[in-house]
Amino acid sequence: MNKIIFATSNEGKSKEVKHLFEKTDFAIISLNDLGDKTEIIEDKNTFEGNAKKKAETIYDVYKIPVIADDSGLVVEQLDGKPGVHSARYAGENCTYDDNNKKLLDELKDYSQPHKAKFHCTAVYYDGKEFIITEGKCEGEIIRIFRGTKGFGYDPIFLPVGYDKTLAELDISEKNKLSHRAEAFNKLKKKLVEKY
Ligand code: ITT
Repeated sequence: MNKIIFATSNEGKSKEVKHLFEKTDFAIISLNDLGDKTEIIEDKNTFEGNAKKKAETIYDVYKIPVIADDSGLVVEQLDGKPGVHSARYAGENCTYDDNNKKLLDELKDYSQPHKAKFHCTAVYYDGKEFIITEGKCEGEIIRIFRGTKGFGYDPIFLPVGYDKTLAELDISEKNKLSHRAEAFNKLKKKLVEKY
């Protein structure tokens, strides 16, 4: 097995990406698996900049290949917010619930549908080369919370063509349509070619 560290502390992301790499020759190890609490300040203003920073920071510690993901929700009526600030939209140490409530509050004076998309930039780094891929998932923000699976904005995000929110889908279903699945499936294909 080829060991790859996934530079994330987000358990939701980690479960999804491990599921995508099942039945491959890659063993995905998250920062939580390593008990690594390295804090990475996400101070870049692009998804790519932050994803590369996560991958480089963790590569420098372990010197084995790393993947990373920077992702977020882009809401049309809010001019692309929360975007790269999705994780801490309601402030430092906020919960997913705080973020969802803030978003719905900001949207309350706008008419529905609230068109939105998730974006994910996935990065691989092995000390020599970066491989970068992207994925998106189009949909709308709904004003009631539905479902308990997934994480983040999943309970209020309805993907185009579905009558379930992302939080009402199992990992295997979310992995058929999500921004993260698109980005990491592209990355997986490139890694299979490379190794
Ligand atoms: P790491 O940096 O440790 O990977 P993070 O949660 O801080 O974890 P990001 O900086 O990439 O990750 O922020 C992504 C945020 O965007 C995440 O915390 C959610 O609020 C939201 N998000 C991204 N993908 C999502 C998804 O599939 N479902 C729901 N919300 C998502």
